[in-house]
Amino acid sequence: MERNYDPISVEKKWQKHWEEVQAFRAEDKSDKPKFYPLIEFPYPSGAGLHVGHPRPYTAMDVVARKRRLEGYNVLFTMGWDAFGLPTEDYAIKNKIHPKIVTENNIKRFKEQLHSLGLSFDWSREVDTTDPNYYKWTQWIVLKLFEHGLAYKKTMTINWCPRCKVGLANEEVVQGCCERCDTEVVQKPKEQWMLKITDYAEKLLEGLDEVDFIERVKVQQRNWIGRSEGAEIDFELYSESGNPLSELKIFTSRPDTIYGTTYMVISPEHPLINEHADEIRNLSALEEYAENAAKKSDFERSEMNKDKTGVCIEGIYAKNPVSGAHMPVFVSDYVLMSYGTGAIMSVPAHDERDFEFAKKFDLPIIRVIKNDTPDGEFDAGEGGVLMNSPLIDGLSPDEAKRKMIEILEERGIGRQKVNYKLRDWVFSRQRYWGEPMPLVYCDVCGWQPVPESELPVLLPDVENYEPTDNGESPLAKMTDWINTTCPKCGGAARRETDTMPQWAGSSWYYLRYCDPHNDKVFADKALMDYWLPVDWYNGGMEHTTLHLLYSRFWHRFLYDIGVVSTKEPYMKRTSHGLILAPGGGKMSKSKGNVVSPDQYTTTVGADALRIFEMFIGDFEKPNPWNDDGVKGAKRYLDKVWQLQDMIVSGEGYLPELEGLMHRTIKKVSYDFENLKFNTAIAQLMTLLNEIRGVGKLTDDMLKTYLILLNPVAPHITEEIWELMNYGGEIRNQKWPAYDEAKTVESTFKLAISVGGKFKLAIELEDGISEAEAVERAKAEKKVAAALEGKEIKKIIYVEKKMVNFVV
Ligand code: ANZ
Ligand code: ZN
Repeated sequence: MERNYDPISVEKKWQKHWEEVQAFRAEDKSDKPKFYPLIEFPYPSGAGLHVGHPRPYTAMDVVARKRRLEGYNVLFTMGWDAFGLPTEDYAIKNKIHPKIVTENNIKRFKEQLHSLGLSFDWSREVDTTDPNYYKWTQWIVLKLFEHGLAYKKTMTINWCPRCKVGLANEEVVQGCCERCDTEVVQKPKEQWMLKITDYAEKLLEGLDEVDFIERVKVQQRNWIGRSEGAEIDFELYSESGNPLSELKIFTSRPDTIYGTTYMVISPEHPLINEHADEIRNLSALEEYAENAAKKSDFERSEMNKDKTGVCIEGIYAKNPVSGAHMPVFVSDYVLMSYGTGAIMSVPAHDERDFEFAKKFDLPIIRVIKNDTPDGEFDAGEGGVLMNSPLIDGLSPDEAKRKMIEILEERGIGRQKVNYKLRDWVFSRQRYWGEPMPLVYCDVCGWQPVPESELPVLLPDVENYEPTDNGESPLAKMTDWINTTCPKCGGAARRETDTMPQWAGSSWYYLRYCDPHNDKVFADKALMDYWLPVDWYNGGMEHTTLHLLYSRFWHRFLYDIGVVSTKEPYMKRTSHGLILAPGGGKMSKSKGNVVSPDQYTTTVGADALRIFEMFIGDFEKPNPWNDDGVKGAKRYLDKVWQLQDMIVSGEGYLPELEGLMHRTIKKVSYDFENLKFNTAIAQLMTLLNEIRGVGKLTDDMLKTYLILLNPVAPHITEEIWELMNYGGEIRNQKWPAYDEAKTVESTFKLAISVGGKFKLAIELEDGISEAEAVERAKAEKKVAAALEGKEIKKIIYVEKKMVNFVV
């Protein structure tokens, strides 16, 4: 061996070289098939990378490098999702412009990524805070506005009193702010909204066209929450029997209508005001509504075990099918934001209604006959209808269809589909985000800024603190705010809200196709060439946020003819988190964050990459462990030593030929199927076998190095050069295997003792007689039969049987 393995100098050398020759540049014109892998670009925080980041990055880098070796034109790149609150908070605390904070953070992240040897095409780097980028984010929002998909609305929003910011439902976890864990309160606020609900059906349908892992599809489907049922018009009457108005309800179970024993409306329901004159206990209802307003939807639904409510005195409702009269309640378990904000209560077959009826001593009428004993709750999913004259004897499914027919015929109800999905709150009253490209004119209302005036630049302000009433710091900048109306030329005011963090990341994969274009957000022909993204790996925590949002934007851009595919991502996979050593989430507050730097500067990036991929099942969380990285380094030391074991000869040594072919096959498959750990295990097995034999040919070493190259790119490149194999390993061809040679051939050996058959065992072809006999003797049954006896003779028929004569 010419010299010892020094990972640090080897890695520096190759990283510098790759940068100089732009080794991983994606070609916009190519005869090669294209491959577009994508990883979620990071938010460049002040803390730098932790060892969790390289896991998905290395995984997709492995696939990208393998595909290049297989002859693909690969677009693999990186960027920065750099707007956001942590940067702004840091800027406020340290009185540094968020732009400077962002620049510094990006610089740090970039150095760290470089030191990991990831094969990005850095010429395509994007930064969401760059005006040349957010110009197009604003452009897309203008298009959404033009198509009626952006609107302003006063609504109660989830408000984090600590961050002073409104939160999307997706950002509220167990009733608390996802970021700071402060309890979220409800606050009325004018907000820009994006009508993602218009796309609920398309987003559902699109899932059938893509190859996403099942748990991602399930989560998105549940989040969209399609529910088929009926809207039914009940009738409200005053106490004296005067008809008042309709009470529309949504139910997913119109088949249970005969089991309705009372009605519930949400405490915010407008009918309360409408019929204030008839209602005798108005103040009790108002008080109840006030208390309900303090609770989040989550507390009111998911956490609401002890049901509360107030009966509305002075009105009653009539069942339009059975004619029964029923009381009407308000209760906070009915949400104004779902369906019609009112329900028919069927306590026999709806658990929430059951709890409520028990508490308020209301009648419970079963309408589905099955094995559940009387008095016990029954979800009413099996069995047949009873106590329901028009639909008795039908199954719930048949009864649903029949009841909807009846309702529609009589004009008292209709089939209806509801979605859990809510519109997307698309504004923040904060500084460090894209300005909304809209102005308000007293005469013309909200007007889009003309495209020619984009980008609307984020102006410099003196301080970035949001105002206490929750307005953006931009609201203090009168010079910037005052402008003219693009429609009538009169005085107008700029929107001071900025976009939420999810804006820039909703389309970055499009910009990667053509990152420097200043005419359009990306050239159509280039997008047609590169899209869709072939494989997108990212965190499960983004399933109902970024992944859904970007699918929505993409589908909208498809509908207006800007992109040619309905879906942005063909395949979606997800990695498990790297946990802190010993388990538990890595977090700054717990002080257990492990930085990759301590490895890239000691044992090297290749060892780190090996361990990141070897740590365990890629899709499961795995705790970090220092010794593992050291073990990876020892493995690479042994790979280095292969240089000393070369013997002359072509092809693979016969005794290792099968294993070589099996290894090529397994590694090729595993790298494409998230089984990075077992691919590496196979490479380790092959290494041990080679060391056992004590020698290998150049062809074997070449194959070994190419297979290992995607995971450990530096050391394999270096050995390739030291061995004078010619060119660079990154330009070689991925090895092929011969299927016939991968078959591990074995034979069955029948074992008898004293002529009596004991058992048959499976042995590998080519095993020697001596070894076969030893293996036979080692079998428990055989050993027991031979116990205390003297072996007189051994009859061995090759590949067939052995008989111990005793
Ligand atoms: C009668 C009934 C009988 C119901 C039964 C369920 C079971 P999904 O499937 O999630 O769409 N509901 C309707 N609007 C509501 C609101 N604003 N707040 C709280 N609950 C509401 O749920 C639909 C069911 O949730 C509806 O069907 C209604 O209760 C309730 F055996 O009506 B059901
Ligand atoms: Zn105007």
